[in-house]
Amino acid sequence: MKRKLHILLLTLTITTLTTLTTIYVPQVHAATLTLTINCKAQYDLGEQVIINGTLTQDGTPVTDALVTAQINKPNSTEPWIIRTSPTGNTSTVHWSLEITNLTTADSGGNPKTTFNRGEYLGFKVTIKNHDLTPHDAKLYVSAFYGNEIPFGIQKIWEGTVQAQEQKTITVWPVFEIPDNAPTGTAFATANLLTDTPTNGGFAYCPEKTSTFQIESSGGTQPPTPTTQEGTYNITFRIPDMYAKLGNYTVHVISYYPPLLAQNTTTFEVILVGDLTGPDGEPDGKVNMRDIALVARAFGSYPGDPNWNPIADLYPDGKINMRDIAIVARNYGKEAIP
Ligand SMILES: [Ca+2]
Ligand SMILES: [Ca+2]
Repeated sequence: MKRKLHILLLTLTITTLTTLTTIYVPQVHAATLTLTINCKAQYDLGEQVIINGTLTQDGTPVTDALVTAQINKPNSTEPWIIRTSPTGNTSTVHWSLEITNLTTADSGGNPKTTFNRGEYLGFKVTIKNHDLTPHDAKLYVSAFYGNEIPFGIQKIWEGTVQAQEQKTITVWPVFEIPDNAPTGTAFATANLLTDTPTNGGFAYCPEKTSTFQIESSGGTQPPTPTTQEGTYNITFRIPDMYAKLGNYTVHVISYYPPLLAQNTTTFEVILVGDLTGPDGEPDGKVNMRDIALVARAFGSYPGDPNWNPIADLYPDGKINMRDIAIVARNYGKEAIP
């Protein structure tokens, strides 16, 4: 009898433990982080590029993460643009490494915010390791005109930031202000990464931005992209002259501990209105040859002996001033085929 009671008690205990285990041990569940990416398929010279998407964990928007985008020119593995966007309010996030200051500088490392065309631009960047362990990092700086056309990117430092260390990096010269730079407000960005996004690297902290002037002071502030919760937004502009034509690759990455999400896409840069050239093929220039091609088809429609479908840039089945206007808009532009 006593033995039976013992068995009964043991059984009850095991049953209870099993039930408790079932209730209290959280189910092992592999969370998934998903990063989407959108941009147009084609951009003309001078056009603004907007790359955006959403970051979700198991379908729920992530509002306190960073997304870093790397854009490469056609047939290049080097970054042409690196920019980082938050996916919402990141003010309470603990960053292992942080860029605490970014200023444009002269040859002596002193802050300098007005530069002439042809003059060299340097940088002074302060980074801080908030952790008790060292971290390896790469520091990229970029320069943009106020209209978001990039004119330089450079890795200015790579190394280890010791635990709790604050490090100031001063580099000069980094970029030369181009002779054809638009005057007014321009801006620089700094991104502190584990590695480039195409190598699976991601940002340690938000991108730091600093404005400077080219020749004249004043002008308008560069646009600040707005993001909705759980979305990111990376913008820049295709150069309006001498842009490289072809397929650009876009790589986006986000690290939301302990998960990493990546995505890629491509877009093509085209020179709208470049319809022909000396050998009858588009030559990367919009000039009188291209205007003449549309003019020869002027007034025509499908079936007409003068009809030329490539002249129908405003595609409405007739060649008129609207088609001429599209060529005229890019008249004088040159690209790198
Ligand atoms: Ca042409
Ligand atoms: Ca037309």
